[in-house]
Amino acid sequence: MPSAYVDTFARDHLPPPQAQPEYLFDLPTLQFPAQLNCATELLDRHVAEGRGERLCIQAPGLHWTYAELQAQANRIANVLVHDMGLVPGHRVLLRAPNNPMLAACWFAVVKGGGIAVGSMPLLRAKELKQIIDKAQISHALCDLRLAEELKLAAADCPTLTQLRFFNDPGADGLEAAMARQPATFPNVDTAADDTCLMAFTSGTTGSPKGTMHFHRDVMAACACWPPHVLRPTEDDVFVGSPPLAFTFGLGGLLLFPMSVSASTVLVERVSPPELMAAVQQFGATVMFTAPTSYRAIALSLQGKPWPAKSLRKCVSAGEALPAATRKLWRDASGLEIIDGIGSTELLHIFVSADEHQARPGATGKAVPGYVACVMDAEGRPLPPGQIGALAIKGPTGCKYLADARQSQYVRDGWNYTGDAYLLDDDGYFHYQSRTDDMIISAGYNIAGPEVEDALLRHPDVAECGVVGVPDDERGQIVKAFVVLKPTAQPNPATAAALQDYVKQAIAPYKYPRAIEFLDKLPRTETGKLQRFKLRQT
Ligand code: 3UK
Repeated sequence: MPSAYVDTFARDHLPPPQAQPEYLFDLPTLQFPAQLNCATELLDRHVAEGRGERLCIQAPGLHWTYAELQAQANRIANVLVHDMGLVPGHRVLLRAPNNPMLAACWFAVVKGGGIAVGSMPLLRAKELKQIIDKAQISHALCDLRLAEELKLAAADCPTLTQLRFFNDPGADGLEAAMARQPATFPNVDTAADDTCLMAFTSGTTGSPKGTMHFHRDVMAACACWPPHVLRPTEDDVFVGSPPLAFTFGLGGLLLFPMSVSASTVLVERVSPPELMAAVQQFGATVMFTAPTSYRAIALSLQGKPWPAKSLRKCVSAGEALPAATRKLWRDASGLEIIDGIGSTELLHIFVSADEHQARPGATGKAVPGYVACVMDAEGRPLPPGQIGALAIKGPTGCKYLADARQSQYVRDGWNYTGDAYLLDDDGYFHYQSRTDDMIISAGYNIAGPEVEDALLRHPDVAECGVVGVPDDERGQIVKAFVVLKPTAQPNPATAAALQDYVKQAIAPYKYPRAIEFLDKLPRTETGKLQRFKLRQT
């Protein structure tokens, strides 16, 4: 397959073929041509086939059709190529809260044969520098309101020479440059296995890992989970909280709606009440957010009528969905949450269950296109009922940018996600914990999330996190960090009541021997509990 890339950095720094996972392309919808540009497929094709006037993106005060998004993206692509010297294969940093210009920039980069590198809005100069250096980034398109940290980083990043700022009314802004460019652009004819995006994972330790995804990977993600599990229609209106720099958000809030010519709502502020306000304002039908956000919304609505009649599908990912949260949401909304586990390495969701197949406490089954397996320590499949390491194969897979950690995630052709899972007799996969988060106390293996689920059922508990902390006698003990509802008192009597409650709900040896009350839990920008921070407190 001829690569379109003039700058071969991405291809040169892929893991060698033998270090990549095995890929599965069995589904008829996974037969990709040698040349493929995913922007052509997801954007231009709709316009070419007469869907240009369909609604594509909404935001407060804004409403773009597919043709309008295409025109914006084309103008930006022209700025990138003609004013900023982009050549195919260059890496372009994108930086903004979720808004329409960020989406237009993403398509502009991919149309031009560039590689889109998203960055979480809260990253500081030091973290941006790590990404820019690692991916040898030459160009950046950035929301003016997030300019400060990027400018600080750029001063110290020799590769980054071309910066433009958008949502900028000034004469030097991207919009002024766009106005001087035509609204047409010939997309670069990329190879299906040219890299089109790099997504960085923020592990808890070590330098960030860059995952590389091909044009083919983007189309494969669109062909697996959405049509088989989510089953959206072209009239759906998507909304949600995950940043577009997080592949959960990129897929759920941009690629997947566009893959079925539906529309998406991009909102910059997505706290639980703001997210619900957006659902109501835009009549959203499909929502993507993290388990804690479902819980916070459901708690705030207890005893009140359900205000979001338009909503018909709710997707949860990023961390395990406690059965207690699933129930709370069903009681508030009447809707069964679609849980799915995905990862930055595999691009999107690979084990999931739709609203009809959902089972409390289970993530679901392997998504069509993927196979999932629970492995023992030697990499042999375990029979149902035993806890082991989740391993995945499918059309997408882990390709770290120049990183020795490739051999940890990919072994014997399988992608090891780092999660401990159990398969039941019906083929459902049950999340236990991260493999290295399993608590071992007096010889017992205890999964923090199971204890959390028990605590979340207590009427005084708003949120909680359970970790193992060192103990002379037992090796580790189970410790719970609990955020109480405003009506409850953080005192020893409440702690004792919570301990008793857990002993009644699950095997008594799992109860938290220590309880500490906090005002809030440490979380990442993607809604994940930072257990390592709890262990340090
Ligand atoms: C955990 C879950 C239990 C799990 C992601 C959907 O979260 C995403 O990507 P990350 O690289 O993290 C991956 C890890 O997060 N996890 C995610 N979802 C679930 N654990 N149940 C779940 N439903 O430890 C996994 O290995 O940040 C999720 C789509 C795209 C993504 N990038």
